[in-house]
Amino acid sequence: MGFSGFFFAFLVLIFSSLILSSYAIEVSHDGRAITIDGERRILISGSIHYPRSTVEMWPDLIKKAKEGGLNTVETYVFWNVHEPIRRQYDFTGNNDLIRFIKTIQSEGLYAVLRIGPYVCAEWNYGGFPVWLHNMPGIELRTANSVFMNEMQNFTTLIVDMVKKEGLFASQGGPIILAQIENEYGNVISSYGYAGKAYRDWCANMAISQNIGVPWIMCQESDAPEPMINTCNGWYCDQFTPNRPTSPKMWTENWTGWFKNWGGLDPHRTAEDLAFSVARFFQTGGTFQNYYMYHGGTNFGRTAGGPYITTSYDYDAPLDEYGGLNQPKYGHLKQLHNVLKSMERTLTHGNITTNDLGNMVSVTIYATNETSSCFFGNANDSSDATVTFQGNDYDVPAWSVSILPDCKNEVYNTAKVNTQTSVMVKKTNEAENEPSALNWSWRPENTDKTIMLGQGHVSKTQLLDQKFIDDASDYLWYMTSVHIKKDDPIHSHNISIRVNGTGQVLNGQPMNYGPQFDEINTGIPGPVQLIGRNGDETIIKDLSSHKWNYRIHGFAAKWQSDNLPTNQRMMWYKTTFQAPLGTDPVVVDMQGMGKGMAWVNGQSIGRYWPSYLAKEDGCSLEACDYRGTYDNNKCVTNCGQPTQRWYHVPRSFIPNDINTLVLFEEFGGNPAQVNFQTVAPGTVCGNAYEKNNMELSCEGRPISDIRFASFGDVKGTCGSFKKGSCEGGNNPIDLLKTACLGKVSCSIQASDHVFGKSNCTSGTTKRLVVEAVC
Ligand SMILES: *[C@@H]1O[C@H](CO)[C@@H](O)[C@H](O)[C@H]1NC(C)=O
Ligand SMILES: *[C@@H]1O[C@H](CO)[C@@H](O)[C@H](O)[C@H]1NC(C)=O
Ligand SMILES: *[C@@H]1O[C@H](CO)[C@@H](O)[C@H](O)[C@H]1NC(C)=O
Ligand SMILES: *[C@@H]1O[C@H](CO)[C@@H](O)[C@H](O)[C@H]1NC(C)=O
Ligand SMILES: *[C@@H]1O[C@H](CO)[C@@H](O)[C@H](O)[C@H]1NC(C)=O
Ligand SMILES: *[C@@H]1O[C@H](CO)[C@@H](O)[C@H](O)[C@H]1NC(C)=O
Ligand SMILES: *[C@@H]1O[C@H](CO)[C@@H](O)[C@H](O)[C@H]1NC(C)=O
Ligand SMILES: *[C@@H]1O[C@H](CO)[C@@H](O)[C@H](O)[C@H]1NC(C)=O
Ligand SMILES: CC(=O)N[C@H]1CO[C@H](CO)[C@@H](O)[C@@H]1O
Repeated sequence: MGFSGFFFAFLVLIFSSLILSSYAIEVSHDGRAITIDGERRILISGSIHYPRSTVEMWPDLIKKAKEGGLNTVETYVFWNVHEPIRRQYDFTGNNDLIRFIKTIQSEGLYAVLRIGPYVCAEWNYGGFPVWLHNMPGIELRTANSVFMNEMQNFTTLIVDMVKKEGLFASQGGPIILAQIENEYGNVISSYGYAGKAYRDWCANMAISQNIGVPWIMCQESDAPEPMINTCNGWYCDQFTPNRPTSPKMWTENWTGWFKNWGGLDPHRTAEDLAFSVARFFQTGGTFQNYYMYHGGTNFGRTAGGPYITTSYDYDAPLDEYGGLNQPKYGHLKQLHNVLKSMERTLTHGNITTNDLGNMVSVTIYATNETSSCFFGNANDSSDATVTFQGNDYDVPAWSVSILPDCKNEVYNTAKVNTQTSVMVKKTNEAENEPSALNWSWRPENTDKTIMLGQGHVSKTQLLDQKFIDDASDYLWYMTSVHIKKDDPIHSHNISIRVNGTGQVLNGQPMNYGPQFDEINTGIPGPVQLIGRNGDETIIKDLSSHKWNYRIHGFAAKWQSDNLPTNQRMMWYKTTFQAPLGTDPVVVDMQGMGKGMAWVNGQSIGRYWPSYLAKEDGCSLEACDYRGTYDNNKCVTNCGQPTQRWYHVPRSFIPNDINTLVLFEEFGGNPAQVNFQTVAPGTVCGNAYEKNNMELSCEGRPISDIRFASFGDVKGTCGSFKKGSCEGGNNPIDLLKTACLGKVSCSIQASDHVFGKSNCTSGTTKRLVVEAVC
């Protein structure tokens, strides 16, 4: 843990900024932890990306993050939303980075600023503005002076803005860490020597920004001093930083997974996620960040490609709309509170781990004052009994028990004592709103300009769509061919072959992989005329013809009669009233094909309900949390529209009368399109013996109790069954008395409340309730 020369210089630097501001917070690190004002800290962080929600949602999201036990919020910085046109900046509305950081600050949380500015993030072009792609001589993410100059220019702009507002901890602000580049170690080998030079340049450029807090580089095992390399993944317990002076940090613990068009809904169980976190802290970790804590929505054209859906829910602890994803949220909250209560021991204690075999281990953190214990069982099928200092502890398969005093188990990752909330969609409850919306329509104007082949740009080649523009998914490629009478093809039966139209998501560039930025969007070609005459085939390649390019637009008048359905390239418009109340609003797109949707002029993203998720892969049985997770495990939604509902933030619909406009590409029928709200429908409580069971309908009264039993209950939320034994008192009556008509209630899972049970001794008893909101 010795200080290197540079490290010493770094501390001096922080010291000098200390003199400038009396509020300065000193952030540094040793091999054990990030230190804040000299104290080693346990940092529990969560990713919330500001453009994936709205300014109006931020305070509530961050408040819930704090209540969920986080002390840090992390975000990327999205270059292409801030500099959509070179040197023209946008920091307004949902792009107001400074306001977002100040919202974090006002809740008293720390912030981690991952500037990138390459961010991946399933974001359009990985966060790179498309104009960058078109700069002469540029090569992205490598030692290329054109690129490095632009990257430095943007990074400096962000750092200067943040400094001006005094938001780095060294200035008294909330930002304790910053990141340069992103997961470059995953792709560096394909850039050869230039990749290494670029990585080192990134580090030096970052250091030269003088921000007074440490920089991190995630997934970069050769991160140069003093950059801290950090881990991203489903599990990071096996991770070791690349030098002993760096703490063990996990910048992306994937709470779930993103969704693809045509793909299934991934779910990561609360038990497995809690297990991965507890393992990380059992094995010496001190900083961990949930990716994502709130996933949110890919509004407009921000979804990366190919095939990332508009919803970026991620099965995160806060759902797409900002509601609690229970039991994940509550189960992790309890874990965070336990871990934070052990902060001093975890950051100062001597760590001793005893391997008991069969993947079972006991870890003791000991300081002179206290000892804290983790009992880990990484065996995916066999439960264990750990005997420790004369007592027996039951540690289920694939779980970790935490004993802050090495005596009393206060938490086990597999024992969920939090309610499950089943969210439901309710139809628009607005007053006087008839069930069906009235639609007007107009066709995409394909006649005059388009059919005459007039474009904005001409080139004698097939262009990458990024070359033209990044303001629309749609681009007309137009050319004309004159076939003279004496042309051999003239007498042939002519057809056109277009290579590349299979990629229907033109306009949704990739965001990940080596040289991902060079993969074309649009029609890559070749485009050929094929002339057939009997056995004779003549091919005329049109790829290097003169092509005219035009971004789509429309001019036709709106009409109300004879609503066309199932027609390509059709615009639809309707007005609607905002649903009453404050519950999140979604629009149900059932019946539509594929296209884009706007509410009061703001794009709510791409829709594609006609793309069904594949038929198989879903299991009827409850997901087994045991065993290594990946995103193909615990999937749902087989055979259903990949994404049927689309988030309409409340702030998009402030008016009495609001407008919805759809551009339908494939053909659809808007008759069934309607607005709904999202709220808990049923909630299922679960509490192991001696714990309190808390039930809440998040602001609504509990209206009925469908099931209740204290014993060895079977089944899952929605299909509970009594076990072989239970307590003597009538549990339904007890629950009704405690909960009906209330917005929340609490009851203890004990023999005292539910009456002595006829369970054999040794039975694990739990109180299980299903309530209706
Ligand atoms: C970015 O480049 C512009 C010129 O294109 C220059 O005026 C500006 O000062 C640069 N900004 C920074 C922070 O280097
Ligand atoms: C898990 O436990 C079972 C039963 O004791 C044992 O057969 C198996 O090898 C263990 N698995 C691992 C990965 O240790
Ligand atoms: C921790 O380890 C150090 C070095 O081995 C030892 O001197 C110290 O006594 C230990 N402290 C405790 C509480 O075990
Ligand atoms: C802990 O106890 C050991 C042995 O008694 C002692 O040498 C050491 O200084 C103590 N450490 C602290 C931090 O009090
Ligand atoms: C739709 O049009 C009909 C006939 O003009 C009208 O009665 C109805 O109120 C309209 N519905 C809405 C939602 O505007
Ligand atoms: C021209 O080609 C089309 C499509 O292959 C075929 O259906 C048609 O019969 C052909 N006509 C002649 C005259 O060969
Ligand atoms: C058609 O496109 C695919 C994928 O872009 C490419 O691999 C293939 O070589 C192309 N075919 C021709 C004939 O160029
Ligand atoms: C416990 O009591 C319940 C209800 O009285 C009964 O159905 C069940 O069979 C009993 N179980 C045992 C193990 O005695
Ligand atoms: C560091 C780490 O845990 N990486 C894992 C991330 O997730 C992928 C996909 O499951 C694994 O292959 C990596 O090992």
